[in-house]
Amino acid sequence: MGKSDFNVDPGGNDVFSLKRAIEEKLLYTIGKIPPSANPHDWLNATSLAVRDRLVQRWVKTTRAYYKRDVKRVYYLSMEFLIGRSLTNAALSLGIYDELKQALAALDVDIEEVAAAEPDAALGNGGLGRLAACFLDAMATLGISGMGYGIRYDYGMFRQEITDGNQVEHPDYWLASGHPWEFPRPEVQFRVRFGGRCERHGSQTRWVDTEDVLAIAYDTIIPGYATEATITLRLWSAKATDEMDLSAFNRGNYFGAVERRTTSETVSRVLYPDDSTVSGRELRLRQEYFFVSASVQDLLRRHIRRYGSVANLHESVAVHLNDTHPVLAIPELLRLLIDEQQQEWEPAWDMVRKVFSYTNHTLMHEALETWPVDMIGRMLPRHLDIIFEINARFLGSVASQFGVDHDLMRRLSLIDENGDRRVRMAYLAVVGSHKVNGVSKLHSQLMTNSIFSDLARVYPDRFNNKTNGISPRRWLGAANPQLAALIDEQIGPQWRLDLDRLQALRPLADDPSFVDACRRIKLHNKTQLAAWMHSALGMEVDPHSLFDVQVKRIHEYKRQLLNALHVVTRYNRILAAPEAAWVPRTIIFSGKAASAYRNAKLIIKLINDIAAKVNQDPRVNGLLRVVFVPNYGVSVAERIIPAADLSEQISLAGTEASGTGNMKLALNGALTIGTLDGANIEIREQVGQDNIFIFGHTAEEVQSIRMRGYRPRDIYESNSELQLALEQIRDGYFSPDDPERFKTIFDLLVNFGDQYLLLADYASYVATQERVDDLYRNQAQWHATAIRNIAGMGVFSADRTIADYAKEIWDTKPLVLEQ
Ligand code: 26Q
Repeated sequence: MGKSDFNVDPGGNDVFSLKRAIEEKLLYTIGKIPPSANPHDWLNATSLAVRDRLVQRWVKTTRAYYKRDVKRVYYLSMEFLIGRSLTNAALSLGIYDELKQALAALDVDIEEVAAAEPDAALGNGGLGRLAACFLDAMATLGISGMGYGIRYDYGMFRQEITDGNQVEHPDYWLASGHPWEFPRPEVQFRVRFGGRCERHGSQTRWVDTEDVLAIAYDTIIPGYATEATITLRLWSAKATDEMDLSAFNRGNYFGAVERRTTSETVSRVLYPDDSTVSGRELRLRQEYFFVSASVQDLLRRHIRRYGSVANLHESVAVHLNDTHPVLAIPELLRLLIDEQQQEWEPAWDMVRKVFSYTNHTLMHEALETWPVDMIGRMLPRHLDIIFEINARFLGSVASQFGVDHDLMRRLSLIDENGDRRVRMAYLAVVGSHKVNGVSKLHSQLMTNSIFSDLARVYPDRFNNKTNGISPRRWLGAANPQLAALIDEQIGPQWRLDLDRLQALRPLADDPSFVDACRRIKLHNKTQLAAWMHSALGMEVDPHSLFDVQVKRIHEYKRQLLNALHVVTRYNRILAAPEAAWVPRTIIFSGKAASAYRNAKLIIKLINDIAAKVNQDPRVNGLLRVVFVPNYGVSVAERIIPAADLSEQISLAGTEASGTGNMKLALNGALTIGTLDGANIEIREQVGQDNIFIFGHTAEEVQSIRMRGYRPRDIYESNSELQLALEQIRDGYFSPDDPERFKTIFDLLVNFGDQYLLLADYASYVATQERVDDLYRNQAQWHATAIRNIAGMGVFSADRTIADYAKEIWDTKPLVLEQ
């Protein structure tokens, strides 16, 4: 791009210019002078100075994409778990060191400033963080993408642990301003709810609706070491002006204001449920709210540019991150038919070419279905359209397979068992040209289980795209010392081409490199220990093995299995205190959905076990248990670089992929895990001698269940397991309330042990002994860690996104002129 094109000059990137820019922001935008500035003021001033430098690139990229006429990808997601932005932006721009010096010249510590930034926690866990890593990869690869989501006023709740219990606090993340966003009050769309449909010949009008406005807020997503950026556009709800003029409210001022507030609640708060659906009406409103605004926005952009909707599928790809945004399918159809006067057939054809969908779970309780009645009341026109899609779909099935009523009942978009419900995942499959799972195993199970009938109808539609993570954030930024060591060996290009890490594999045999890795791990562990001491008042020994399980608390993830190992280890230590134990620090962190009773009880159990073990002098430093509160992106960035052992112990066939498993291995943690999700592919990459695999396979799990699983038999035949379970049942860890954990015992022994913990217990405990054995040999341990790091190349989100671009979206990266 020529210089004349645009002249946005934010000032230089040298230390002096940056210092001056920060001072100017502090004075003219924040209204303060250095002596009276608090950490938030410095954060805002610094962020604004950095943001200016991104704006220049943003303008350039946006214009370049516009000029080149490239296909655009719209990534629709209810969740974007971004975390902090300052360090990421500075590293992307390549100005981190200069910024650090500029702040130092102002007597300010860059790490303190960075730590003052609240996490943008607009997501629950894996699915939301994946969306954030994908935006980072799209920007870096130069894909003309855009994220669309909701600007929740309240993000993921802040977790406090009080007396060992989870307590939720609202996360009002916008409290001290959000310097990274650009409000776009002029970009607004009306989103309609309720009302009824009127037919006029072949035309349908949707009338008497109650409307809310969606207001756009844009955030710049920088690409790494490239001019390219993309936009994350989040929608915030605002009441319409009619709201206070309606007959209902005339003469009732307070009533009018109250109704405005109610209509604005749609973007108020993120639902903190992960892998369980809450059937709340407000959730469905949220889904339609952001989807309608996004589809209107992209359609308007297309029509403004091309004059009509004719070639939409050639210039637009819309991706659905799980079923949460699936109403985009009937919404686009509605706009094409009711407002663009298209016929059904061509409109439907185009819709299917535009959409693609990723499934993230096979678990029944996480699959979205909504009552037909509820959709009918909230979105009557969409319900019509869904019925029409279903009728035509079932018609085509009948002509392909003959009239098989049982098959039709199974395939219908409407579940007629019990109250009638719309199966959102089926709508997503029928309305998309591609459907993918997130690991090889998951994609395979997907077509054999929940979508087995649909896979017969559409065999070419299903495919796999194994998840990936951002190497910039999860190694470059989170583990600066390891990143620098790798730079010394193979140069800095791994950040853009993670396969280059392969070159480290031979260094597993180089004692000086192995030792350097060991020292860095120790340094990271020492830092984590210092933080735990200051933030949690907890003493841990950095020389002990850091055994880490960090993820949402869920029965299928089996934090309880880990807890059973802790109890067993405790009992063994007490039985043989003089044995050559490898000292361990077992670290748990994760949030439970606020209504998930069993998950909350698991948190309490972990904390009660921790309390007992940690105060017992007989343990003598051989075992410590820590529950780190408020797991999120920033806590992850502290814990993951310090982990020795990564716990990925879900029951085989339940964890769709996992991405924490990749982050931990990339930071040199060894995995102890089941053959589940992406663990299987991690084993392929690192080699089976460099990973600790245990437990039953997904296939074995199926056959155990078929034969009739009897956890009580296992309980009765394993005395160590029996002791641990009885201690939990009888109040050994809860003398103040001996009955507290009785339900946990019952779940496992008497009520079927849904996730087969007892079936995998013996193999898990035995594998933990192998872990200890390897850890005793530090040189071998760290050599193994290096082989793990070296094998992580394929788990770069850049690889994942390049595959989506080629095989699903049919779009190419754009190379920007520098
Ligand atoms: C749906 C309806 C109503 C309320 C809540 C929900 C809801 C919200 C979030 C359902 C599911 C989620 C989140 C799912 C999730 O995070 N899945 C994870 O996705 C990761 C990325 O693909 C995988 O690595 C994990 O294995 C998977 O558990």
